[in-house]
Amino acid sequence: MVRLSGREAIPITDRLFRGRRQLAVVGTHTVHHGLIVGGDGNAALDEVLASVMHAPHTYTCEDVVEISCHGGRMAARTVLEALVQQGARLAGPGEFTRRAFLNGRIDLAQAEAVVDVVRARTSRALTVAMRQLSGGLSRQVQEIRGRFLDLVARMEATLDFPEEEIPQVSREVVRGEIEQTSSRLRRLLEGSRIGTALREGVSVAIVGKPNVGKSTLFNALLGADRAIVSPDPGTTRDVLEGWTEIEGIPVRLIDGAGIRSGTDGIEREGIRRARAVIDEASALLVMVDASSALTSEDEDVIVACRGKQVVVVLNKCDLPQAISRTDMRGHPSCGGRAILEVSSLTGAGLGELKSVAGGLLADGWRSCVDEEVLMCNMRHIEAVRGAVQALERARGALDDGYPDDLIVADLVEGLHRLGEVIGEDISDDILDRIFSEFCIGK
Ligand SMILES: Nc1nc2c(ncn2[C@@H]2O[C@H](COP(=O)(O)OP(=O)(O)O)[C@@H](O)[C@H]2O)c(=O)[nH]1
Ligand SMILES: [Mg+2]
Repeated sequence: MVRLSGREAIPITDRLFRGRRQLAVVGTHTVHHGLIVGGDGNAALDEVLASVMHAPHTYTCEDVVEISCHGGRMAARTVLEALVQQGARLAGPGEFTRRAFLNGRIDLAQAEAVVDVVRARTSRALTVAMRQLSGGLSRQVQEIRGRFLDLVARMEATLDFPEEEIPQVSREVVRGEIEQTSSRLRRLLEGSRIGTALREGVSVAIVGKPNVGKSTLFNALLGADRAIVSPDPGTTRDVLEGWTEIEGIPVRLIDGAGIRSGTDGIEREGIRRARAVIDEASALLVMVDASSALTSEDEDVIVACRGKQVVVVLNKCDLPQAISRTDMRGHPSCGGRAILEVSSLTGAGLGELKSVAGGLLADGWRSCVDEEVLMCNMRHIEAVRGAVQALERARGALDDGYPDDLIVADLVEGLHRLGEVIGEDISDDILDRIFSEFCIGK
């Protein structure tokens, strides 16, 4: 599809469009069949459907024409070039959405959600992005900001017109408002952990000594033969990754090299990377081979994963078992951890593994995902954090008995930070940076 926006959108299209009627005279939100011809007026470039939409009820709030061409690169590109020759200009990244923002149809948080909708990796991530696009987050921020604006206005009135005898806002009222606002903002920040996980995904690494079946599990969870599986220990020397979905959370699954000591140079480098993976991953699937006794290499891995979110996976349960769940439970480093028996080869137990791992990742997810707005964008999170800090300073000033004007200064700072989320007083530089993340045509 080729999309034109702006006052010239319809006239420019009309110069090349040959249909039953000129687009200049058709009604808004109507679709018309015709040909797009070259600039000389003869050669038909493509047979198209042109949708005409008049301002202001359009994506950009401007006149918009959308030309549906035949699929494939050439048809659309030829039509695009012909339109550019007639005076249209190529859009910058995200320019349509930027115009929608500048023309006041959506605020900045909504504009940013467009990228998240396009990039959503799972249906849950899409739900969160759609909620933000339809203004869920914006409404919350507006509401919090509105109350605050009101308080600041009342405080400023008594500062600016002391002789007018405007009743002073009591310090108790100010404190109450600050506390209430802080706690609402903190709740938003709490949800952002899950929101970010949904937007960016989380990394889950499979770790264990060589030959326990890590690559087999990696392939099984990805549903693809990505990693080479072999009975020779030390086959996987590099770190492999692939995207999958666990309980609606996009997961970057990592298959590290087996961890063991005293091996050749290349494998050693692989092992070094595997250790780095342990540090970085959000959660670990620590795998041992249940068909043979635990070794000191297994111990090393388990110890290396201390302090991380871990599921202990007893693999190869299709074979006669040498280690059971009960044995593992008694292990000093496994206390309190989920221990599962699976067979990566037959697929037994993998469903349960997914749901346990999902529970670990989503920790607290179910209680809040459905009703609350989840912040997922770092820029918003930083702004809300900044607002909370400003409120904390204001409360400190209040507690220490500072005069009202100092407290108001902190509150104004908090308001300003909140305004950043929805794009109040935002500079062109910041807009450029935000919209540069968009693809062209959005
Ligand atoms: N019986 C059985 N064999 C398995 C299972 N998982 C992996 N294997 C075998 O164990 C060997 C090592 O597997 P691999 O995935 O390469 O282990 P890695 O070194 O930990 O990546 C291969 O021969 C696999 O076929 C399992 O659940 N049951
Ligand atoms: Mg492997």
